[in-house]
Amino acid sequence: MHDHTVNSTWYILGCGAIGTLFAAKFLQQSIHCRLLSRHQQPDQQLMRLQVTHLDNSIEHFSINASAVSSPQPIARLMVCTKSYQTLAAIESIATRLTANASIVLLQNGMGQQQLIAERFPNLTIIAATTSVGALLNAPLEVSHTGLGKSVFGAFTEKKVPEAIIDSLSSIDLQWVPDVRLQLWNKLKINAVINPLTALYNCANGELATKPNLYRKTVQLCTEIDFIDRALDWAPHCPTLADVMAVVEATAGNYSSMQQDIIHQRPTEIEFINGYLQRLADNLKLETPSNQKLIAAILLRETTYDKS
Ligand code: KPL
Repeated sequence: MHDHTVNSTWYILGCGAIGTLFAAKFLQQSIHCRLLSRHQQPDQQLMRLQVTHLDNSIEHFSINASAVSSPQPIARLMVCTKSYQTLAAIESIATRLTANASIVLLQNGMGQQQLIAERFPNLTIIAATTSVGALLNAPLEVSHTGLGKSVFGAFTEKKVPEAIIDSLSSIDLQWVPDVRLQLWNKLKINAVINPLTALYNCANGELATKPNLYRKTVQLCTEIDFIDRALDWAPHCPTLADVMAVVEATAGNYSSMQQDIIHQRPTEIEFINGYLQRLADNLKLETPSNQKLIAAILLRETTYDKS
């Protein structure tokens, strides 16, 4: 590869629905991009990626895998793993990161961005969040299932290079000056919908239609509002209204945590409700509903069938 291509190639870590969809967005714009593979894929292997668009049209792309162990330097990294995998996933390719690499963290949850910023203080850390709907039907086969907004912004004081902003803007990510607020607003919504739908094994819409679930939703939103109002950087928007808007817009959908529990996978509870709880504890606020939900989800995770 030429030097120029090395520096402008995006490497995607985490090939779930969002990672696969954003890889396709890069390729659609003819931006060089590679998938970092943990599996024993031969380095440089050419793979086929399939996207089913919202209008049901299907598009195929060729994409190169890059084995984690490959020596190729990485100057642009997009991380789409689950939040709890972030640090270990980046550590696995840390020696390949160039001295001025940019890392985009496009994930649910909060807390992992801070961990990465502390671990790589000299790199440019960018946080991103999206509300687009995507479903992985098979490895590298993704369906775009819902329109949404995707935003990104600097997570630390380090200035984000213009070339990075341009590249991300060309794939429908919108630059925002206050990405932490955007992460926070998404976190508040996830902290209500995800654990409740996971524990009660229901679609998002049932939080509005089942009176007992609606009552639990209201209780949790009230606790979150207490935390929100105690933060000097938060906009103090009432959580319930935002949650209900998403519940209605995604009524028939199953949340990512409901899916994780159903498929006996680890959940992102520590980086969603766990993050809230750490804030509440620091602020000396009582959040019993949140605590109960965390305990209940963690308990579920311990009962997974190990066979
Ligand atoms: O982001 C989501 C998730 O499932 O993780 C919500 C907004 C709750 C939609 O289901």
